[in-house]
Amino acid sequence: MKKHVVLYKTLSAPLMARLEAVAQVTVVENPKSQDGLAHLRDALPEAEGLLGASLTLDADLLSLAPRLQVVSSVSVGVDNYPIDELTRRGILLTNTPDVLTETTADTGFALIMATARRVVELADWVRDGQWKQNIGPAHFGTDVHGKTLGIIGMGRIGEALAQRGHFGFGMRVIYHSHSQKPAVDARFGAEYRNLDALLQEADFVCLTLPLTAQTQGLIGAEQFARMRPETIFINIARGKVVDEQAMIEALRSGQIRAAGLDVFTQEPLPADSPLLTFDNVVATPHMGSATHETREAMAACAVDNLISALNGQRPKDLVNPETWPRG
Ligand code: 8YV
Repeated sequence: MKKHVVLYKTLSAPLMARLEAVAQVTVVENPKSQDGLAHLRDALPEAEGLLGASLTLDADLLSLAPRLQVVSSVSVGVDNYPIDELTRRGILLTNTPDVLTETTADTGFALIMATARRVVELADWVRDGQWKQNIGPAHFGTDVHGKTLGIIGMGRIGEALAQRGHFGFGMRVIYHSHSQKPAVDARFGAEYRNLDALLQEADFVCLTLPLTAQTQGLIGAEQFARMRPETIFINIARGKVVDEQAMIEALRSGQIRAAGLDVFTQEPLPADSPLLTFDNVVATPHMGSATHETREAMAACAVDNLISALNGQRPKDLVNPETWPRG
């Protein structure tokens, strides 16, 4: 008897075929819309497996899914899942931690380059027909090579960012994380710093840590005040790690030079956000892992995790191992 799976993220035809070979699949379109959410709520009572991303799976939705055995997230971040509640109910949660590392680190460096060299601002200036003569200091950016790259959160993505900075741009790498990582120090000539020291020393402050109860609001007014007017702030982690109003004030007062942001407290970022009024802010639409290759690899990983779990095998990327073996 095929298990019942509810998808709230579309899959490519090959992946859909793989899943439909072993499961009865219901596809819910646009789960954040009123109709999509109503469809999801109607489908949950029969669901034994869920696959999707970017949706907060709250206790209310979970209460509608008494048969649920596994939630397979197409993401590395799992802050939008009630992990303790899933574990209490013996529901496996899986994610896609490895396949997106390099692509997301590339996005981080794209924001470093775009903010330091004012790429978006100056490209728009050219497009607007403003380029009438050789540019001067008013349009100069700042160097990236040889500067100090400060990474907050030295996990897979943090390490990939350090690799790019050290080997690609000759940057000095400093980092703050749960603990010092001797392998990182050795590989990148990196140095561990406490948070305050990193904020004062880094030319680029980059967030690559997960959103947890401990990291929510980690970067607020006090932390921005420790940065220098030359500092560029990069966030490819989660918007809620930052006090967004404090960041707006830091930009408004010139406390920091610029910001490159791929994640926000509210997503999509409202068109009237004050962040979009600053020429020295590069804002991108949570595109960290958003390449054709990587999103397909993430979805394939999520399908593998889901099928393993439904077949009674331990999934490769189990977020809550306390649920294994299943009771
Ligand atoms: C995903 C992300 O694009 O993996 C994550 O945690 O934030 C992004 O890579 C997003 O979750 C949608 O899948």
